[in-house]
Amino acid sequence: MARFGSRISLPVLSSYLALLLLTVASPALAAKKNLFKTCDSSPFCRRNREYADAASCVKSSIWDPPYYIDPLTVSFDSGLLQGSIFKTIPDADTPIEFPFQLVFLESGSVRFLVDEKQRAQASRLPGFPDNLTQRRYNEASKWAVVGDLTPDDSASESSTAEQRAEGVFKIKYGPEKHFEAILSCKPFRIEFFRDGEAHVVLNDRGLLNMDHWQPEPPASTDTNKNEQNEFAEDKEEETQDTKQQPIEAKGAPTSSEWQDKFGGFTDKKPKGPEAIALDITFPSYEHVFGIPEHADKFSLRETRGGEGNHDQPYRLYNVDIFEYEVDSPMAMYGAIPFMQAHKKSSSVGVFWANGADTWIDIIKSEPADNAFSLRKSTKTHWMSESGVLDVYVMLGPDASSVYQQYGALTGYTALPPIYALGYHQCRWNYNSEEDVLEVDAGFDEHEIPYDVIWLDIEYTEGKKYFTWWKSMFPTPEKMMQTLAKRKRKLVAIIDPHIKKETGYKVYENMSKNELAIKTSEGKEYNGWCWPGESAWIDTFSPKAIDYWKDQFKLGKFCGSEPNLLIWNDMNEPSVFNGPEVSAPRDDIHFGNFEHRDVHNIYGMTFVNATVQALQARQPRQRPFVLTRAFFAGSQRLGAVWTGDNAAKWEYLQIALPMILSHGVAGFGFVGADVGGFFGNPTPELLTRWYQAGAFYPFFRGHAHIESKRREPWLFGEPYTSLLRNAIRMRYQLLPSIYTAFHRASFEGVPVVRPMFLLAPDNEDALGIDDQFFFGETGLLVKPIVEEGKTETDIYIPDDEIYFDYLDQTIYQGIGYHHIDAPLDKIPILARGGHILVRRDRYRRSSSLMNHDPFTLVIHLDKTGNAAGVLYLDDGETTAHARGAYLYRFFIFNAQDNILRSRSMQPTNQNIKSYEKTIDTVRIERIIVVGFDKTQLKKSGAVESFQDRKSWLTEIDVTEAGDGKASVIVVRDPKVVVTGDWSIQF
Ligand code: NBV
Repeated sequence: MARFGSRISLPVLSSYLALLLLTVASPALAAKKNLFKTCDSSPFCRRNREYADAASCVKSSIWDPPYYIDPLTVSFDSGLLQGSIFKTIPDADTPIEFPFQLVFLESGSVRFLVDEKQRAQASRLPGFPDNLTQRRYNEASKWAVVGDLTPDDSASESSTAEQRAEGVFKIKYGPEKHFEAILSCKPFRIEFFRDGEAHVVLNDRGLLNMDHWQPEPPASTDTNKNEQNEFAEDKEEETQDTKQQPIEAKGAPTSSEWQDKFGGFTDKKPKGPEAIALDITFPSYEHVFGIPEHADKFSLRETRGGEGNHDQPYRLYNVDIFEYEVDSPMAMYGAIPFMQAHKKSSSVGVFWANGADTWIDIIKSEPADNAFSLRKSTKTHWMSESGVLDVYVMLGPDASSVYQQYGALTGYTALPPIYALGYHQCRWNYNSEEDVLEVDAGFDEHEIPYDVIWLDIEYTEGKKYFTWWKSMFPTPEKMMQTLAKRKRKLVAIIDPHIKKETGYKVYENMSKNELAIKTSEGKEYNGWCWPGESAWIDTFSPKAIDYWKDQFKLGKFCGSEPNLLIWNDMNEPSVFNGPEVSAPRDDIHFGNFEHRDVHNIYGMTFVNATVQALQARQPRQRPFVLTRAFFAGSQRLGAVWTGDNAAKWEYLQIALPMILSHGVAGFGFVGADVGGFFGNPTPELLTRWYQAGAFYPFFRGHAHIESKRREPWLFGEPYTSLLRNAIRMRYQLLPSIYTAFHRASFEGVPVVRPMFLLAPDNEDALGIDDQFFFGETGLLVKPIVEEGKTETDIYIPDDEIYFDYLDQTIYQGIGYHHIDAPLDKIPILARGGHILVRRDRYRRSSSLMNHDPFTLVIHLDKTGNAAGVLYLDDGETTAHARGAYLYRFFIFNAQDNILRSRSMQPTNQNIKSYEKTIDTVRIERIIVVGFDKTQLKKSGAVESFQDRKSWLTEIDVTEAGDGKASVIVVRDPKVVVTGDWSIQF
C-alpha cells in the first residue's frame, strides 16, 4: 500500500509552519486560547455585560432604561405593527431614533426588526466613510431566510383604545389566534403568549442597547485601551473611572472603541462601534438548547460562573479553532443563532438573524415568589458586534412545530443523495491513484460496504484547487471511472483560499475581475493559508458565484468526472496570519460591507457557490457538498462535520451532544470524524467510535496526515469484524435513515433526536445527551463512549414498552435500566409501536441495494399496535421533486391483528414510471416482536391478501420467556413494496 511521507512542497511547508507557529507552543490548549477573544477582550461584549450587571443591581427601583417607544409613532395594519424606539442620550436635546417593525408572519413566527434611522436614511452622514455602505448590514435574513416574510393580514389587534393610549399594544395571531404579542412602550418590552401564558419576553431586563453612529471622538487617537495584554490594568482604571457613572453611560462605548487592538492586529473600525444587544427571557423554562457550534453539553449551561457553569458567554464567531477544547463555550467553525427552550409539553424558539461576532450570556433565575410555576426561568442576553437587530420568535407549541416553524423560515435539510448516507472513507491524505484504488479494493476484500472515498488537499498541484498533482494522480479520470464501475464516488476538497501565483489562471482571472475579498483600502486582500500567499473568493458577489460555477464545468475542471463531489474546508475563512486565524474585520465584501458584518455568513456563501456549481454541472443530479463553516440556512446546502477532534474518549463523548445541538438548530446532516482526527485511536476506541458513528447522520472516518493508517481492517480480528458489523448495520438501516432524512427535508425534524421529541412531558430527561432516538425507527441508542466499559444504564423516558434490539429482552418503566455492552454490542432498545424498514443483504455500496428486498421489523407497543413509513426514490436524481418516489405507510392493528401496507401519495405519471422500476422488489421478511402466538388466527401461518387473492405463509415462532419477548418471523410473504396488501396474523 502506498504511504504518505514523500512530498511536502516548500510553500506548503512554510504555510504549515505558519500554522504550527500559531499552535505549537501550547502543550495543551491554553496558549492557543490566546488567539481568540474572550468577552473581556471584546469591547462590545464586555461593555454590554457590565451594563447588564449594573442594571440587574438596581432593577426597577431607580433605573429607567434609556430606550422607550413613543406610542404616538405606533401603528398596526395588515399584520405589521411598526413605530419607533428612542434612546435618550445624557446632555443631548434629541433622542436617537430606531424604527422598528413587528411582523406577524404566515408561518406563525413573528419578526422583530430594528434599524438605526440616521444610518438608514438616503443622505450621507457627514464624516461617514465614503467607501462603505452607510446603512447597517441588514442582509443576514436575505441569506438565511427563504420563507415568505410578507405579513399575515389575519393577525388582529386586541388592545383597547385605553390600552393603546397607555402605550400597550396587543396583537392576536397564529393558528386559530392562540398566540398573542403584547408590546409595552415604557418600559419597553414585548411578551409572547400562547394560550394566555407568556413563553418568550424580549427586553424583559431592559438590556436593549444599540450603538448609534457618531464620528470618532478626538480622544481615541492615541489610546490603546483594548490591547489584550494591557487589558487587566485598563479594566482596573476604567472601573475606577466609571464607578460613579449612571447606568446608561455604562452601555455607551468609550472613545477607545473606535479602534480595537487584539493579538497584535489593529481593527480600524472606520464606522465606529455599532453593537446591538437585547435580552430574551424564557419564563419557566429551565432548559435551552441549540446555538451551535460549541463543544459542550446539549442543555446549555449558565455563563456567569458558579459550579459547573461557564464564566464566559457562548460565542458565535466562525473560527478555525484547531484541536478544540471540550466542555467550552468558545466559538467554533460554524454559527447558528437559533435557540430552543423546552419544558413539560412545551417548546419555543428564537432566531437571532445576525452574521456578526455574537455572544450569548445565559442565567437561570429562581422563580419569583408570586410565580405560578416552581420552575426556574432562563434569561439570555444576546450581543452582536454590528448589523440590524433582527429576531424571530416561534411559539411551538411542541418541538416538532418549532422545527417546522424554523424550517419554514430558513429552509429544510436538502434531501441528500442516498450514497451520502452510506459510509465515507477519508484521510489526509490518500496519496496516489494507486493508494485510492487499493483502499477501495480493501473494502471489497473485507466485505465492508462503503460509498465514497475522499481526497484531501494533497491531491492538488501545490494546493492549487482545480489542478491535480500529476506525478501521483496522472489519470484522475480513470481512477474515478474505476470507482464509478464499482458504484462509488470520489469527494475532493476545494477550499476558498486561492493561491496567488502568476500563471495560475484560477487566481489570475479572479484577481483581474476583482472577485476576491478586499482590504479596507480597496485592494485585494492577501493572507496565508495552505498554498502560501492567497486571496479569498468573495462569494457574496453574484459575479464571483458565476466565476466559481465556471471552474467546475465538466470540460473545464480537467480530470473530473460525474462521480466527483466536493468538500469545502477552511471556509470560516481560516487565514493563518489573520486576527483570530481569520480575515480582518475591516476587510470589504461585495456591496461595500465590512467583513465584521458578514463574518459568520461567509462560509455559507462559499458552499452556496459550490452547490450552484455542481447543480449547473449536472442539473439532474442532487449535489453533495460537505462544509466546515456554516450559518443558519446552511442545512439547505449539504452536510457538515464537527471539525478537528482528536482520537480521545472525550471527543467521542462530546460528539453526540454536538450532533444533537446541530439537529435542533435545523442542521441535522451532521457527523464527527470517526476515529478522531488528531492522534491514533486504540482499537477499542476505534470500535466504539464506529459503533456510535454508524448512527451519525453523516458517517465518515477521517484522520490527520501524521496519524497512522487505520482503514477498518488494519487492526485485524476481532476489530475488523466489529467495524464491519457496525458499518453493515448502517447499511441495513439505510431505508429507515433515508426515510428520516425525507421527513427532515420537509418538516425539519432531526434524524438524531433528543429524548424530549418522544417524551415531551419528562423534564427529568431534558439534560440527557448521551443517548438518542434514531429517526422514525423508535430505536433508542446509547453508544458506549468510555474506555473499558462493558455495561451501561440506559434511560427509558416514557412508560412505553422497550425491547433490546438484538435479543428482545423486555424493558419497561421510566428510569435507568442496566444493560450489558461487551465490545461487540451497541446498546440499543427498540421502542414499542414502531415499524422499521431494513435491507439486510450485504452489497458493496448503497446503489447496488436499489433492487434488494426489504425486511420489516415490527416492535408492538403496550397495546399491540405499531406503525411506520418508508420513503423511497431513485436515490440520486432530482426526479423525486417531480413526484417520482414511493411513500408507504405500514400499520399493525391490534384490533384485528392485520398488518397493512398503504400508499401515502397521490398517483401521477412520474410515480407510476418510478414504481415500474421497482415493481418486483419484495418484502422478503417480516419480524414481529411482542406478539402473543395464541392470538394467531391460523396457527403456524399468516394469510396475505393482495389484488383479491390470498395465500398462506408459514411462520417461525420463538416463544416469549426468560424476560424476552416472543418473535414471529414470516419469510417471503410474497408481497411487493409497491403494492397495497394486508397480512392477517
Ligand atoms: O485539509 C486538511 C485538514 C482536513 O483534513 C481537516 O478535516 C480540516 O478540518 N484541514 C482541516 C486543514 C488543516 C488542519 C490541521
